[in-house]
Amino acid sequence: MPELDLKTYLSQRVTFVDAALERFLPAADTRPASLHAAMRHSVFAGGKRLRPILCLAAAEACGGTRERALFAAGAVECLHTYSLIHDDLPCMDDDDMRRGVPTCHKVYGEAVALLAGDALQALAFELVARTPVTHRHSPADMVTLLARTAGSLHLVGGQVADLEGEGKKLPLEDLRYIHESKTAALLTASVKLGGMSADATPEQMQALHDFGMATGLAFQIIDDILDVTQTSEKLGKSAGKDVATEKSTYPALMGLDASRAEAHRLTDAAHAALEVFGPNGVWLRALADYLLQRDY
Ligand code: GRG
Repeated sequence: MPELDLKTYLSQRVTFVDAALERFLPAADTRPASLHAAMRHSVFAGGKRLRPILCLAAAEACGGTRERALFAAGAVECLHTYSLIHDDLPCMDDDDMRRGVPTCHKVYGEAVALLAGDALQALAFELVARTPVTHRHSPADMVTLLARTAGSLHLVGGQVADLEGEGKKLPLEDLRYIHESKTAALLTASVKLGGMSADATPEQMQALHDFGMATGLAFQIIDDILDVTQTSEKLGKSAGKDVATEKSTYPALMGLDASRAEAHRLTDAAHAALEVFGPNGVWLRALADYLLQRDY
């Protein structure tokens, strides 16, 4: 097996995904230009593209191709970006900066930003429905998975629980529910949609589910750790906001060392889930490690 060069792999995948998103999104001067410029502002603001990259890697782990997974990869990035735009709105987190640039509503105003998020969510469903049919998974199955992920049982539900828990010291079980709903659910859907585009077997789908949930929760725990160990400015958020606010986080509830140990335990669980893929799971494994190693 060639030595892994994750940096090159990531940068090639970002280029591949960005080229697809460039085609998938209407041009910035398409009428109404303000809306399409706002959608593009947030989509091309410099995100890491973790979800589409995981989607492509899962497709390849299942013996498929990245070309067949491309619509699903675009879909998860559009859904993710919609959630970020809405999360940043004044009625939610009221953030000024995202991905190192001013948030969508700061540049285009609240109404257009809200609608840019809506339009990106709609585009996500259009894209996933355009995935070529496979033997085991229909586009309707993929749309259903994305809808469940986006809806009241996961992303939106997690956001409501998060808003309702603000300023309170939540029990760990509630914090875990929020992290699983807001973060792990979309990472899991990303790998499962990649698998579906590659005609994944039931055993492979279960492995991708287990991998996604473990990696997603580990990713969010690391994010909590970074909130504590790095300045919020470096994370591209309003300076001082998170450090000043009382927040339920893994480090706050169980301490830094136990949080790190939990992230490692989850990463081990993610690795174990990949055994079914043999050598084809090598990039998913490397990506899980990358998520954990963000904690420098
Ligand atoms: C439906 C409004 C609404 C919200 C759903 C997903 C979500 C809940 C809110 C988004 C904000 C947030 C802090 C989510 C947690 C997941 C997370 C760490 C997102 C950041 O993901 P990265 O690091 O970001 O992959 P980039 O910018 O690189 O894509």
